[in-house]
Amino acid sequence: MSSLFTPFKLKDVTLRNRISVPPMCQYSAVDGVTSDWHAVHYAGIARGGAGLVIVEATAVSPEGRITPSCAGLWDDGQAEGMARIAAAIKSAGAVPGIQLAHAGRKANANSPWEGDDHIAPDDARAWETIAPSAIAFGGGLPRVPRAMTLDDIERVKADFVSAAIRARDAGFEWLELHFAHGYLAQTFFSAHTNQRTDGYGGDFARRSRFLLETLSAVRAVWPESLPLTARFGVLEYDGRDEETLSESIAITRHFVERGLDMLNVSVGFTIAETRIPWGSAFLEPIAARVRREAGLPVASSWGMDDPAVAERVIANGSMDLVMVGRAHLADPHWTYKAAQQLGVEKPSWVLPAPYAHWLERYQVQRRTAA
Ligand code: FNR
Ligand code: 536
Repeated sequence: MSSLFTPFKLKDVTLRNRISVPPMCQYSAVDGVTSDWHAVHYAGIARGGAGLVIVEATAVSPEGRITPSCAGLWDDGQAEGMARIAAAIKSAGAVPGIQLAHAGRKANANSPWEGDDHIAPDDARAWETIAPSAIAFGGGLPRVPRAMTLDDIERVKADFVSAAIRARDAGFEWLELHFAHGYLAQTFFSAHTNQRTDGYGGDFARRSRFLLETLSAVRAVWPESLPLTARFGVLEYDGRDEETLSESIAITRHFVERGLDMLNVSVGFTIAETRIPWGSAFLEPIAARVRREAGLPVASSWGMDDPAVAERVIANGSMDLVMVGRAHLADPHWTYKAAQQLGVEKPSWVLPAPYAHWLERYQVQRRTAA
């Protein structure tokens, strides 16, 4: 019996298995509006059998986009395309999720295939970036952001709330706040990037404040019956990991008090000089520790695209969901093939009926012929 292919219930939502497709930017929107590409991409991946498909980092304001081609939900005109995507994911038997994001000082960039660096200041497409403090990321992202005023902070929180309402009304059933990867929220929490001397910077409580207030404001409009989750970088691999991890676990306990239902455990990526131990399921022990010490369900990703590894991390209780990203780009039916590899007998546990009906018979036929 496979653990990976047991259903998972969180609030009133049940996933058909423990596999989620994590958010992956497509850099293919125009003015934040998604296109046919997004519909094809998300429907195709959902059809392949994952329990949850989370739509890419979706900006809560124009200045919160990573690139000019990022998806957005700051405008009602963007909600229509998102509603089509949510419905398409659902029609294939997966739960539709979405990640809401503000890129902070990593905004105003060219897409990965156009350089992955900041847009030049004299380019007409460029915009001003904002962050807790006027400290640049460096490398290909050298622009110094403007330190946010208290009005900016209030506005960005309100932008998260408005986008969450649009996501709810568009039919998404799972919301992930992007508090990771060196974007705005992560830079409020990290002392590397937050050197404010007001109520939003300084000690642990003040560096936590933007994240906690954003979470509470979104929780107030996101239905109680639906999961509210966050992706959060719990360490940097910068040699100070014990300290960072214990602060991360402490803030996660506050997230839980404010109604967070699950944490997607990731890396901070707030600084360029790190030693990340890239390798199969390298975050597994970290995710397991957060799960144990913060006392909430966790998901994680990075290098869990071997079905046997994905099965192991669920079976041994390290995490509740595995996120499999790039392997689903290579093969949208990754989940179905993982089920076959793990000997899951009935494709109907994974695939929608118009495929499952035939493939169950095909499986028997091939076995008989062999
Ligand atoms: C990503 N990733 C990512 N993460 C996130 O939180 N929001 C996002 O929008 C994106 N966008 C994105 C785009 C692309 C093209 C890639 C490859 C990655 C990170 C992603 O969710 C995932 O954590 C990583 O890809 C690692 O998992 P895999 O690919 O090793 O299974
Ligand atoms: C993964 N990425 C995460 C993104 C977009 C681009 C790639 C996101 O969270 N929106 C990544 C982050 C940092 C370093 C390497 C890879």
